[in-house]
Amino acid sequence: MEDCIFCKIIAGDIPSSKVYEDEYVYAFRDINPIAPVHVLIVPKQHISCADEITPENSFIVSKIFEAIPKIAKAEGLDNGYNVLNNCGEAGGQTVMHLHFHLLGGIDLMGLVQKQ
Ligand code: DGP
Repeated sequence: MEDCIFCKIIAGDIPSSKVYEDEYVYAFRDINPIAPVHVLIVPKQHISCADEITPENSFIVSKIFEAIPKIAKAEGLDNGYNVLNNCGEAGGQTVMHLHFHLLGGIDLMGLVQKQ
């Protein structure tokens, strides 16, 4: 997709710190990490958000979740991690290309609830 930052990263038009790639999935370090390990895992196919997952494209989510344990292992997250998806404006999604945040070394449940 023309104006999508993550499509440009996948295409190599914008540089990224790649940690994993396969036929369907690309993963790279978040530019503004909120945890000691903060990797974004994205489908190579442009899907704008979780609301756009359908029976036709949902296999991509399986591919992403097959990649996650491999990335977590490579990042040394042997004791566990968090996977986070923000969907839509109220969900805090700022880049409209489906992505999952892999977070290691942060206490997510200790975050303060939004008003
Ligand atoms: P979200 O709020 O869930 O839409 O998260 C988008 C994330 O994308 C945010 O944590 C910052 C990250 N991000 C935005 N632009 C870039 C970029 O150009 N490069 C990298 N590596 N990360 C980016």
